[in-house]
Amino acid sequence: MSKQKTMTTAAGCPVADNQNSITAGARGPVLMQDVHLMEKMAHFNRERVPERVVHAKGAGAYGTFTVTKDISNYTCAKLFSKVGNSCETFVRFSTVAGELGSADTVRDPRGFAVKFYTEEGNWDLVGNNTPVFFIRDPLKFSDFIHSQKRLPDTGMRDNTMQWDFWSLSPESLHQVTWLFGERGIPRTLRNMDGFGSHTFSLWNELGERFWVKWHLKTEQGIDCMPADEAARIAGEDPDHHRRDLHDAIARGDNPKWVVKIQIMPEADAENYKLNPFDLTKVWPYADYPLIEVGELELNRNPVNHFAEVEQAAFEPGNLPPGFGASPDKMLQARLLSYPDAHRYRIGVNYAALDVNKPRCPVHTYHRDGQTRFDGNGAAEPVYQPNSFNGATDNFPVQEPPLRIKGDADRYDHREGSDDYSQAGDLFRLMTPEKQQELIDNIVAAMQGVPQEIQLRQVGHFMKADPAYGEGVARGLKIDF
Ligand code: HDE
Repeated sequence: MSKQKTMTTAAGCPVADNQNSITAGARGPVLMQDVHLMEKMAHFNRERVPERVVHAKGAGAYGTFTVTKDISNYTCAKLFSKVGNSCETFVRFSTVAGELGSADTVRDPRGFAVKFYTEEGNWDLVGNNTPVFFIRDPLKFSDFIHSQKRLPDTGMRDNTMQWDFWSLSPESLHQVTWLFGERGIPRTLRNMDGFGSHTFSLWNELGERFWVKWHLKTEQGIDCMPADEAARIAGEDPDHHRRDLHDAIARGDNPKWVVKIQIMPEADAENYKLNPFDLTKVWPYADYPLIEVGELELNRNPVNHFAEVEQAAFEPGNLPPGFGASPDKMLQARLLSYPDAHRYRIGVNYAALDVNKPRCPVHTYHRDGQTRFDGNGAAEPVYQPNSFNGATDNFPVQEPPLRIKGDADRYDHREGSDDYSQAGDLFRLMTPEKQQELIDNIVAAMQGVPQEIQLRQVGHFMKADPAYGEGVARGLKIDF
């Protein structure tokens, strides 16, 4: 039997009595000198950090990524330099709109954020379980999220707000069709795919750039939860998905995903039939087939939820050599937004927290700032260049130049965009039963929405596919 640990204060002073406050006499007032009581209350008041403004409810696990195909012709990333290479990873799954304590089994896209601790720095692939998104211009993001969250007067969520925004934003139709189809509620986090969603890039030592889409295909099989079952479980076990992931890993039933890419030569982007940087569009596999490149396995649960899952900080801008971003406007905005969110939520030195700390040497010239736990660079020079052997910018390769053309302007992101074909393609891919399930889910969600908005949205469904629009109109008893 190990020696019983003695409780202490935060300063390490042993505690003799953690049951009774110090009072003046048995019934007297509590004394200010009870510093143990004061410390406990003060820390308790400061336990919450701001929750994520989106993706607040989540579940995380560590894992391993193993390279299964040589793609060193596309990228100089050491991780992909040879088959069999591997690195540790941390994945956080999440819902989008719900708050920290909200239920898991709601209809919502799922965050699928993967941190690869590579030997050349962390690569973060911060995606969702759907290949597209509701909007294509970041200027609309806060408006979109506001419409998904709570009314300003009653503080309640509201279908009218949601459908008003979507019906006024036709670019959302593709993702709305994903969301209200069966994929909108995964049975577990293990039974869904993941996507980087955006177009990213890879580049090699020859200075060649390739556009790339990342896919994570579940090896557990896609399995979804019908709306009625999901509603019941949301009430019975709000942490259903978190519990399933934890228990699966605890019993050694490690979930796996095959990691695949679509590759587009840089020059194709100019003349491809659609804007390859438009986040509301997919690249048809017929044009750019999937190439398997690796396998992700989750195999270790966090030891402390707050320290590891709540403090996990993912950044689309964490791109080691050989990985790159793209002109996708939404990705561009995310490059700034994520580190900004982390600095606000968990402090300027968030990257040094254990769950975020790279598994390779870090030599920045960032100094000081709150909660600087990592030695603050000791006596290393604090400026660069310097004559005292400080770290220097001598890495031999860097991303090739990106050709830019056109004036700086606010271009209409809806001009000339086809918001209907791919939504219609997705509808036509479904079986009649799944089409009816999609329609039923939409009809249920549009109950009570003003008819002007219903009509506007049904008009979009009609343009995607007449059967889609007529099905929803019939369900809403609209004489179309
Ligand atoms: Fe996010 N997003 N996002 N997002 N997002 C955040 O970062 C943002 C978008 C995604 O498990 C925030 O730490 C902007 C697309 C995931 O910790 C914030 C835009 C995709 C997670 C933020 C988008 C995502 C976030 C909230 C429009 C899929 C959780 C707190 C330009 C490709 C990661 C935070 C985790 C979290 C900003 C749109 C996925 C506010 C500005 C598109 C998985 O920074």
